[in-house]
Amino acid sequence: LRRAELHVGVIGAPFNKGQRRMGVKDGPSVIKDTGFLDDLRNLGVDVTDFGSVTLPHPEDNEAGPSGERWHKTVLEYNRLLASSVTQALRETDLCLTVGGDHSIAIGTVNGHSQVNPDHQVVVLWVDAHADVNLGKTSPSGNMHGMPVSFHLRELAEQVNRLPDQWPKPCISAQHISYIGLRDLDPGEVRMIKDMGIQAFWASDVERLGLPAVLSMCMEHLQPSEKRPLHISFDIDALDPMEAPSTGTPVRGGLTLREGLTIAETARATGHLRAFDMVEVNPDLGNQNDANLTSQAARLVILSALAGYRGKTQVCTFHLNNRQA
Ligand code: NNH
Ligand code: MN
Ligand code: MN
Ligand code: MN
Repeated sequence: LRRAELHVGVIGAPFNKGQRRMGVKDGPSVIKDTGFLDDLRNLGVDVTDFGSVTLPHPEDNEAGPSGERWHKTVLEYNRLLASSVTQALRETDLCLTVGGDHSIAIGTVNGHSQVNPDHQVVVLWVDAHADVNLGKTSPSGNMHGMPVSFHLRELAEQVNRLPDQWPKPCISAQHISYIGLRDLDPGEVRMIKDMGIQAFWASDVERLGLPAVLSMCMEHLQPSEKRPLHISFDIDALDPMEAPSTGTPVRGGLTLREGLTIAETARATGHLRAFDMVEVNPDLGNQNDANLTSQAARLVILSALAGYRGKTQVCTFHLNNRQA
């Protein structure tokens, strides 16, 4: 029996209370329907499916102190998700979480950070949006626009947590980089500037080229054994022509090819430990739009976890593996 080079744990996070378009709950099932789990296995990856995380007792819509919509439900869901991510990472090399809206990254990054207290998780946030709103800076009240704020030590005093103070901050401003930004709220722009967070807008990718941007990100984040890399990939980072079925599409985004290059580069560090794929909403647009979007998600996942570079090279990979 060939020993797999990578053992991946997969968690479904069919959660939609971080925003108001309910179909994002079906993200995990339509992405799974692309057959990506079998693709991963065919590419030589050892896969354990940990199933889906759901809240046993959905709460009422209890808003947070600053009007955060579904505050208690979002945080209680993420507390559960975090413990699943921690568990998956104790049993496997890499945890893939498939959402759901981006509020699930409250749980994934927290859960990742709990695996080893001596390790410092570093995060690459690939998104059209910065998702660093506080309740008081959010124009929408939607918590999918807030997950980063929960993790930053610099914002510790300004975030509204659960009564027992969950989730505790687990990263500092220098431990996160953004790629793909193009639609930020005024408070977010101010916070990113004040905290000195490394941020590459879509226009920076255009100006500098993606390879240079990625080198600067990796130079800055320094992923290593003790600095495991977490990628939180919002499908809306891609241009709506490539991934139309998402709740808050913004034109002028990354190409699918650029998304795959980000994923391949992260994998090549050898220190990618967690990957979130979020905001695929098959209810939005027609069937073709939904297929384009779930296929884009599948390809980004295969690139990050199995070094998929396109059909020809998948065949090469198989041949090499058989010879070995
Ligand atoms: N910044 C807006 C908000 O906080 C939009 C967030 N929407 C996202 N984020 N899709 O990735 O409501
Ligand atoms: Mn194993
Ligand atoms: Mn997002
Ligand atoms: Mn987004």
